[in-house]
Amino acid sequence: MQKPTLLSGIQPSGVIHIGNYLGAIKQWVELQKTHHVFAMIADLHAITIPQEPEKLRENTLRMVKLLVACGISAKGGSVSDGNPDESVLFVQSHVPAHTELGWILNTITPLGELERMTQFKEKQEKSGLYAGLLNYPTLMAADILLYQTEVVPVGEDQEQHLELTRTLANKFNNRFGETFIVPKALIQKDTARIMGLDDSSKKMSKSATSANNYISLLDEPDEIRRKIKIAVTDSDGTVRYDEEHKTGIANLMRIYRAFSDKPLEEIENKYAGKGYANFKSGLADLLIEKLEPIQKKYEELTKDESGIMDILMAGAKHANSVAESSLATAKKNVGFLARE
Ligand code: ATP
Ligand code: LTN
Repeated sequence: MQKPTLLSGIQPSGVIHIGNYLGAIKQWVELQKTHHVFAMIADLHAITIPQEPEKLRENTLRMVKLLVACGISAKGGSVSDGNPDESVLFVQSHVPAHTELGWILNTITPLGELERMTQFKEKQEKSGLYAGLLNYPTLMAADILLYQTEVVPVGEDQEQHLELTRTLANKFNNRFGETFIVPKALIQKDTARIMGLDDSSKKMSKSATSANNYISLLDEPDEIRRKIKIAVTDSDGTVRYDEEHKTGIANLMRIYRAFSDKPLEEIENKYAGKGYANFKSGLADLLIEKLEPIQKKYEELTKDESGIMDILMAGAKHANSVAESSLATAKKNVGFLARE
């Protein structure tokens, strides 16, 4: 039986923080057994915010290594032969069909839908009003629809974009005939929104002004201890889960739960009467232990980078063949004259 298709994307910022990992990437890795996984590095999306060209190239390669270190199993060569157990790891700009379908989808997207997107409103305040930033969600819809994707594992911040993708898929299908599968977002409730360590009212974010906001998967043990130590808490002093009144501690407890697979109650019991310093030190130990294998793998890949481009070229070849076929159908259905 054919596995259902899963696609998700991450921007090439050179950092994966534990919010990205728990909210999205961990699911990509776990679902590789049961799904045909497309893991995409969203460089076309990244340039909606100004990027330094050399840094963008560097960060794209770093992101490939990070994803492989997290457990995305893609190998250069065999994936292009259609090995069903391997994921397709590719760079968005290597597949021109994304921009082409993105354009077509723009023509059926009401401006108001784009203007009301929370991410657009937030980012536009920081970086100014650019057409690319406004059209970010139609490109994202194209990313997903081109692969006839059924499942899209993402953090909560992407829910609105997924809703628009579903609306556009239905609209296109109704107007031009069945063309696209209507995808579903997969949002892991417990880890959908990991909050910033220095501000538990906002999501953990790699574009935060301070690196104290997040734990990167590549942070050294001392750095992890330091950041956890200064993470915001409250003056109550008891390790108790209260989402409403103890947002800092609740966030740290959710991180603890996700990395230890222990229920919140067990964490409360373990640290009952012991105070925050003790809990924080336990959490730092846990993070150091769980991130170590990822860091080791990343180091190995950095020592020998020879396979990285092979993975990307095989990924691009596979992704292009799937995307081109969907795009050809979409163009035919829209009424474009076929090229002889
Ligand atoms: P930025 O905050 O700078 O926009 P980002 O940290 O959201 O960047 P992306 O590459 O945009 O990074 O996101 C990759 C994936 O990680 C997406 O599925 C997104 O929903 C998820 N994600 C991002 N931040 C969090 C978070 N704090 N908690 C859970 N999931 C998150
Ligand atoms: N916008 C996403 C990244 C992204 C994505 C996608 C996620 C680009 N294209 C397609 C899922 C499916 C973000 O994480 N900020």
